Amino acid sequence: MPENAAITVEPPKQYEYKSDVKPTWCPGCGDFGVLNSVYAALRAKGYHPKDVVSVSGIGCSSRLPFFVTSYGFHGLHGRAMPIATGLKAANPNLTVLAFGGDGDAFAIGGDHFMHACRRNVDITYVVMDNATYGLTKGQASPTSRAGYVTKTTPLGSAEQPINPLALALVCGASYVAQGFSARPKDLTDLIIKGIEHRGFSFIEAFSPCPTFNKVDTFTYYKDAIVDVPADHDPADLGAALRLATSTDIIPTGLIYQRPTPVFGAAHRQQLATGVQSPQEVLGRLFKRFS
Ligand SMILES: Cc1ncc(C[n+]2csc(CCOP(=O)(O)OP(=O)(O)O)c2C)c(N)n1
Ligand code: SF4
Repeated sequence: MPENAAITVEPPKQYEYKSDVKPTWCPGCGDFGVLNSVYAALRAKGYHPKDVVSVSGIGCSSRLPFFVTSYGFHGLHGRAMPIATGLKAANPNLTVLAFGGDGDAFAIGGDHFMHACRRNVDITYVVMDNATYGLTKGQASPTSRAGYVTKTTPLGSAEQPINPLALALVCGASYVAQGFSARPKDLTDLIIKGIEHRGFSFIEAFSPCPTFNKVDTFTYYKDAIVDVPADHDPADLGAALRLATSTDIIPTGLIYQRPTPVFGAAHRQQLATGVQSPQEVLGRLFKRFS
């Protein structure tokens, strides 16, 4: 190389996470905003797409993995958590992202959600909450407000909605945040922080369904949500619960975060101490039947 030749430094590789599959969501669906925040979060982290897996259940929102260039698993209704847990346990080097709707997460998938929270599996779960079952044409979901009128609840839903933030907190989730699809920058930041958090990260994202839900609309959320108060301490579980259950405000931002040993760490420690090696356990089992 001539002495005075310019040295060119290759810029770090930027990956494109937008896949060739075009979203089939209705025009104006809140899920578009969430998808854009997912792209932005992945671009910010710069992961190679081969190191990322996007997992989902069934629903309009659960189609999201089709639109992301990464490994993907479009699973069964309500079963995003077991699949994501298995993937992370089998290959802890993967960045595992899970997506779905409020029906997928809190109705049929409610029990799996609880156990993902308490196990502290190192996955990031973004729930696109439109307070309805969009894919099956707008029935009431576990987060629909009382009085929600649909074809199957013509007199209005007689049930009270669950509180996803409070549910996650009491089940032991170590990262709990709430965002809004029409606030993409804030939502992106919450997803990035969730990915960086070691353990289970739950992000409740308001994502209106303009086709079926005429009450929990973009306008409603724009007027109703407020930023988490500046003096809120996200390490304080009591304060997080008070915020989550407040009847005065609908907070968006980081509600709770605490460092907690991740799923798998305790098992690996057991194996390392030799107390519970798989060979010993199997050996004892086989002896019983010999
Ligand atoms: C085992 C099973 N039960 C029921 C259904 C029907 N089903 C498909 S999607 C869905 C609910 C979708 O609502 P949600 O998860 O909130 O997602 P959205 O479509 O609103 O994004 C239901 C009940 C199914 N596919 N599989
Ligand atoms: S039905 Fe609702 S949730 Fe489904 S794509 Fe259309 S607007 Fe989105």
